[in-house]
Amino acid sequence: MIGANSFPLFVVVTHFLNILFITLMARSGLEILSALPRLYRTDDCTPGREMLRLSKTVVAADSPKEWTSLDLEVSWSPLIALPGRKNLGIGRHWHFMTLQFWILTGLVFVVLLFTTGQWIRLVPTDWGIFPRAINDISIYLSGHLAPHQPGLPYDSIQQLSYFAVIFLLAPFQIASGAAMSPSVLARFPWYGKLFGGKQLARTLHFLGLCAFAAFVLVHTIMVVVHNVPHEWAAIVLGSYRANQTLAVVIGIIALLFVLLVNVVATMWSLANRRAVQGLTGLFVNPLERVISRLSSSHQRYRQDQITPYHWKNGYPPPDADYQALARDGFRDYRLDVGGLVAKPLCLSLPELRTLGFERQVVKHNCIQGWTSVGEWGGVPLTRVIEACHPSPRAKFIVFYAYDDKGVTEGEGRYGLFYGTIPLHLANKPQTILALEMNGEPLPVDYGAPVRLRVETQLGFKMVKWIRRIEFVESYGDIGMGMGGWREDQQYYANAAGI
Ligand SMILES: Nc1nc2c(c(=O)[nH]1)N[C@H]1C(S)=C(S)[C@@H](COP(=O)(O)O)O[C@H]1N2
Ligand SMILES: [Mo]
Repeated sequence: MIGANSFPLFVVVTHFLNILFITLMARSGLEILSALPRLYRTDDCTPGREMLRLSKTVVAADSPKEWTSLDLEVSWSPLIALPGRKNLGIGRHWHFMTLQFWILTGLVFVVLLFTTGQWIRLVPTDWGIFPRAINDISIYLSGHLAPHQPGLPYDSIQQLSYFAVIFLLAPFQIASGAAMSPSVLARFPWYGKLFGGKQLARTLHFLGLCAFAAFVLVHTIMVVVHNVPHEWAAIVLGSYRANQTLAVVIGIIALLFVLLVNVVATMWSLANRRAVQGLTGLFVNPLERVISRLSSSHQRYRQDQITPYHWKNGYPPPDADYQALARDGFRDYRLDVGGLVAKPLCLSLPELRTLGFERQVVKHNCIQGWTSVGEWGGVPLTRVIEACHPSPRAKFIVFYAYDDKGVTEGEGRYGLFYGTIPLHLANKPQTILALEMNGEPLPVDYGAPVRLRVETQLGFKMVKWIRRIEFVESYGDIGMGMGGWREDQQYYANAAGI
């Protein structure tokens, strides 16, 4: 039996792992925030109506200068963000990889807590803890230390806050995080509503981070106030009677290790983004793929929920041949469908339309974090597949676009935009080649004449300004081989269900 003076080994180990994972989660979370450092109340993200803005750039729907969402991304220091310097893709990889280890640690902790009977020390069992906790606060405020509870290694306010962090705050962070996944939102629109929408979930997720930070700060101050060697003997070596010098030495080594992991993760991520994309991807891609495979979109928003201002990402192709097509309302445009197909197609817009037409009012989720609801009308991709008869060897569909990012964006990136999706996503409901937006022919800004919509995925998979569609066995020899322009050049994950 472990007495009031000691902690079992599993508490010592999980407490340490928690420090490690929380630092990685918080810093990679800040990287994700830096891609769109503004928080909204509602999912229309009306520019200028943000609740909190952590960058100087101000934009409005009618800003005189053209802007797209990537213009709002900011570069945060590697000292606070993992890895910093505009690396949303890599930051997400760290976040979702660490998330899995963190949840595993939490599960092990909770299972052991209840199977060893230790829960009795953490879970409050009588309402009297609230008045006692208030009393403890007044004792601390008067400059004294509150007494430990009988048989427990901490006072009432400590027990209450540990309980709240483990059983309320941590699950809330996981739940609000899930409420930002496009696959989850597409499959279970009601789940997003539990949080008041994705944007409120995102805002609350950030406030959750602030709550974690506040807890860590107060917790650290309390440990210092209570005397570090004494407290560390318990949490580092498992007993208040353990050797305090040894506890401090091991405790410092452990904290240095946490620092080292953060430094190495950051520097390595900045120095070799492709390697980190691959390695962290080993943990993240299976998760993304399973979620993408399992979820189908069943969204049905109302007309009156359509967002007044729909954000843009990607500047339209400036080249002469595209501009000439646009001037004529795309009369001379032909969609090329080829690759591993029995029947290659070359379709004008009216011909494409005869394959079938559907409308859907759905929510768009950009990887940067913004959302909007729009009505898209177009041809289900399954109809195109039926018309061109892909060979059984075809596993992916490649969408080649007209925009050359070297011309439209710069930032050291180059090449024509393209994207791929696995065949199974093409056969999902609400995967369409959109020709219309909100009842009008697709505007140039939003991908005219044809763009992809895959409603369980993040926006970057939905290629705009499509020039050609190709069925392939693998995408390894296209572009840099990662399966899309943003995967190649911005190190995003190839599956994009989260
Ligand atoms: N050709 C092309 N398609 C693209 C992009 C791009 O830059 N070029 N950006 C993608 C990203 S990141 C997003 S979020 C959506 C944005 O679609 P929207 O401008 O209609 O909102 O388009 C996607 N398709
Ligand atoms: Mo995006």
